[in-house]
Amino acid sequence: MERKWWKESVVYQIYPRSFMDSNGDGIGDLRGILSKLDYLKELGVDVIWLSPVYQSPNDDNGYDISDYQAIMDEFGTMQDWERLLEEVHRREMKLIMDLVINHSSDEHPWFMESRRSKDNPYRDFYIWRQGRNGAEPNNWESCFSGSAWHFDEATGEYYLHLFSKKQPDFNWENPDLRRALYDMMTWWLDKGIDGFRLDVINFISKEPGLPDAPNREGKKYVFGGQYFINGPRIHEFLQEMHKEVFSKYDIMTVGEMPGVTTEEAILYTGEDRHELNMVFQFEHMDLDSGPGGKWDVKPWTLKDLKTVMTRWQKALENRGWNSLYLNNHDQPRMVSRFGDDTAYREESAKMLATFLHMMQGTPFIYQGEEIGMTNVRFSSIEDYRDIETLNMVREKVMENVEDMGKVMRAIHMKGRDNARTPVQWDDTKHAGFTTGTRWISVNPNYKEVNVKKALLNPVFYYYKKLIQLRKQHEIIVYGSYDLILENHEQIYAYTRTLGNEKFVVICNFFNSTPCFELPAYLKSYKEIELVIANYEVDSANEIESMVLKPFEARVYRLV
Ligand code: TEU
Ligand code: CA
Repeated sequence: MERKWWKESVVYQIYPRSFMDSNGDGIGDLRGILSKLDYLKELGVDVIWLSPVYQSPNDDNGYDISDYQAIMDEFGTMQDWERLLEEVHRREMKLIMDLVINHSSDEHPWFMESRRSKDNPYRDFYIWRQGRNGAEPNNWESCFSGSAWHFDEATGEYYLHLFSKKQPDFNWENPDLRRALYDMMTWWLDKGIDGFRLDVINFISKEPGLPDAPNREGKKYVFGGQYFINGPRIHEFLQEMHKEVFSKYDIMTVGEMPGVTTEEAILYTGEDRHELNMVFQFEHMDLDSGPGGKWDVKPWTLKDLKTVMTRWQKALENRGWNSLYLNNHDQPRMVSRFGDDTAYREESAKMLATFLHMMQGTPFIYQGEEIGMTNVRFSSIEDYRDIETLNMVREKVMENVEDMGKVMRAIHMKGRDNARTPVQWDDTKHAGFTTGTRWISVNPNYKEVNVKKALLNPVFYYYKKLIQLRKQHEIIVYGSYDLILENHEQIYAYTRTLGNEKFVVICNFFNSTPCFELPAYLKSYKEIELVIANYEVDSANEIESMVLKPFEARVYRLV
């Protein structure tokens, strides 16, 4: 397996709007990030992934770009950005940018031109179709509720938008569009960035003809994923992108891929494929979604988590590369979702971090995860900001859904704003995020949960130690993964093996005190060492049989 810097790195994701505000307008910005670089260096992360900072009307908080080569006014200037890159590099960290090239904003000049006339040179940069019987061209549903088509009066046609109507999809069949995007990507790489996170990049190739999706339940609109997820020309486009752009630089690329399978991921990340370095898969993020999708919440099970994570670890071993994440700006906070955000918040935050960081792949830490930030439970829908949530609520209200309490509970558990409340730096007003009026309310628990407190308490330093261990032990990066105790209902345990060395990773996922029994075939070790634990451990070399504390995590090195 080839050694690569991006395999040995830990990435920290910043959602700039909520990270740190430097000028008191209540919105995070680039200078705010600059003021926290030493904090990130102290944590020990190698790469910073910036969620979009390009010019945008912020219909989807920057994932709707109106100028790919300018900085969003609220975030600062291009000079601020260049200073940030310089300061990141001076601290021997790297910076990757979030690239949204499945769609642009409807305020991008290309779309403004495209909608002016059917014979406009930019018309085919986007996907326009005639209506059908006075309605949309097909029955696809948008990821943000409603139809995936919007009728445009000027030319009497519909345009496709898999997300909001202010996010028209690009027509990747058009080589001029692809060329224009590759030129823009090259422009950013020539400024010295170290790679890209590519937004819903496996949606860019659509099935010709854009056929209706099967609609057995006779719904008004249905998700048409089978006609644009991992579409017919996706590998051709990514190999062209690699040849035209990526191949010229020593960079890291990670593709966000809802609906990607392990088989597809081997094609996307195989070193001989010349496409991407790694992907964000979503199978572990859908374990608590019922048949009705994300808002149809159901309990996740440890058995399913073991099945999914083990499948991804084994499928990509020596054939591709995994990203490792439990949080990002679209997902609820892991300590509320998979741990305990009350009595055992710190212990479960550290247990989940151990579970993730000891696996094979590149770990991603999302802002606030390193201090155990939790979901928020705003009582009023007025406090929510995310277009995905607000569109869903509007749709439920229009459908006269009675039980709005159930809708609010689903938002509390799965809403994206859970990840978008301001980072809680300290216990002063607005948690030290801003001196102004924040764009979204701060989680009321900020006096308890904040960086200042965490710098006194171990969550931050536990993450710091996990990151250091990845540097000290090759086995954590390159060792092979094997699940053990696969049928245990409370303990997730696995080994990593490299040569004659083994790590045994033991995680109790519940508020319980199960007994861990080391499998017989692992007892033939000569030396044992406790590598990390989230509780004080009295008998450091006792691994054969032990009673675990609630959410206890331990990692042993056996030789
Ligand atoms: O998200 C893609 C995506 O699939 C989201 O719909 C995500 O799965 C969902 O929000 C989970 O609730 C990317 C970006 O990460 C997201 O922030 C953007 O809203 C979306 O694309 C459109 O750019
Ligand atoms: Ca600001």
